[in-house]
Amino acid sequence: PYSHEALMAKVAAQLTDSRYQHCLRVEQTARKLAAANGVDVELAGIAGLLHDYAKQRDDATFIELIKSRGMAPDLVAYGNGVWHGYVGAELIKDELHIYNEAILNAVRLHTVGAPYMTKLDQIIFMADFIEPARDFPGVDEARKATAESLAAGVRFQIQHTLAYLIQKGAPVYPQTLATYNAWVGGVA
Ligand code: DGI
Ligand code: FE
Ligand code: FE
Ligand code: FE
Repeated sequence: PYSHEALMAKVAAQLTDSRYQHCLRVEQTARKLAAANGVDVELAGIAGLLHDYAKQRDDATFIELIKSRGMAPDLVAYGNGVWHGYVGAELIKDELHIYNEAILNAVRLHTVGAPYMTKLDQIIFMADFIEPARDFPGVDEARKATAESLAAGVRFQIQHTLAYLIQKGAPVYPQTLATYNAWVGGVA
């Protein structure tokens, strides 16, 4: 297995400096949320560091993986925003030799969430949204909700994201909607 330093170098090599710095901030934020919520701090840190590992790969790379790994064909229509987590986890396995499903699932779900999320999943989902450089209307409210409980943070984020996608006229991935229905709409 790669050391933490080696993983940092692997991530840095795949990303622009600003995106890499975001990954480091998500790592630190995830470590804090893990400590506050009784989750393994090292595991959360690694998942945070790796969450956007595949963000800057070509569309063609993702489309090829969706096909060759037999992933849901409807993924092809949704673009990098949805692919880099779901499909990016395959590149983390292939290139970093990380097979820990807790880490991989947290990466897979970090953008669209899921009706059921482990605490680690919730931590990476929230750390990405509230890391210190995030600056959007509502981010302070998101930080406050997350400090009260991970679940309150998840509810806040998925409501915000769905509203954002709809006001942009962007396609909503069905799992994004399922996450909203489960966490906000009360539909399990
Ligand atoms: O990778 P980051 O920029 O740090 O953040 P992210 O992974 O949370 O989000 C990446 C993008 O994905 C963001 O602009 C919102 C978008 N997104 C989230 N859910 C959906 C989505 N895009 C589409 N088209 N459909 C979704 O359901
Ligand atoms: Fe991301
Ligand atoms: Fe996010
Ligand atoms: Fe991110």
